[in-house]
Amino acid sequence: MPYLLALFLCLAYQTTQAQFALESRLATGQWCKIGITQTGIYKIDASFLQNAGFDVNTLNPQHLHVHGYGGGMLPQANATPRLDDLPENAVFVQGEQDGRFDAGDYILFYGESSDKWSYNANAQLFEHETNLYADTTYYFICLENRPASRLAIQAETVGANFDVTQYEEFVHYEKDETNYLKSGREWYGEPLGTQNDYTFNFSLPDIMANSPIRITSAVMARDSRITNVEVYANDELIGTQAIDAVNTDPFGYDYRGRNAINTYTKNSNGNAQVAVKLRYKQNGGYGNGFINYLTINYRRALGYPNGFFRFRSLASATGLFDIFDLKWHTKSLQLIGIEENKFSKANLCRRI
Ligand SMILES: [Ca+2]
Ligand SMILES: [Ca+2]
Repeated sequence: MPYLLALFLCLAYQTTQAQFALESRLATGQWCKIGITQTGIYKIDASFLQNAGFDVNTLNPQHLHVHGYGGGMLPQANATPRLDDLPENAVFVQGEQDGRFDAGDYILFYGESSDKWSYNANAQLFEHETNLYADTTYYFICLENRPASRLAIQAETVGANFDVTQYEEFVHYEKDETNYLKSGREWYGEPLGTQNDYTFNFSLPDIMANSPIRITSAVMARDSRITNVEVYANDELIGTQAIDAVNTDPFGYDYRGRNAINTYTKNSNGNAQVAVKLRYKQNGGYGNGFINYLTINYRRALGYPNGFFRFRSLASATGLFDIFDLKWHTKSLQLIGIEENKFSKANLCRRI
């Protein structure tokens, strides 16, 4: 998507829900529902709106509203606050000032996938949460005769006290295909025991040399002895996960298996290709298990690749405000605005 370029994302929690809406936001207006499966900036143009049933020759683009809850699952606990009606998202609309949706006009909005990333401050790691119930997030465009929420183009800031040239990046691998308990929410991937070595190839573009690559391995095993999973990065052993034993007596009562989730660090030599190998060590027993997931946190040079990307710099949070040094194309980027809804705030750039 050439118009959009970068997005800086910070997550913030909704903390209160004071009252219930008297009627659904969907009760009035003309609506169109859009399903997305990937986080990114989405562009809605005149032909899209026309095909969705809107009369672009007569509508006022200032009255186009975009709604959506964002990504992730609803909280599991009933007592956790949540929105009871569809929230409006602030979006950018090119060419709306004249009140006409011309052929070259468009809407830009930020859409989140159904899976979610969040920052664990204790572990200082970004963690991935797979949505167990949905693979699609829905956004809703509404035409209603009142002004809609908008992002504004931001003026250039001077006098920043922190120069951000790198940021925290994260990738995740997970295959959910076996529910070993035949119950609950935990699903596993590759089986251990029948095959003991698995290698997963990760590409970590723009990785900083001499920076830590933090590899989180989540595995499960069932054995009457403690078993181990060795974790290798590019054939270097960086850690050994110990998985607790369980009572495998068919008449005994114990865990069906035990999880182990550990994070190990490898120093980057600047090589963007990292092969993570997991080797299951049965310890003389007859155990079996599964790989659950692998997550990698690493430091990435702040540049501007083509298309959409997002970044978040933890270091920048300590400054009053920051310069984000996009080492390529800096002069061609324009900061569109800052959005802050109950779930997130984001700056959004486009190329000019
Ligand atoms: Ca226009
Ligand atoms: Ca899983």
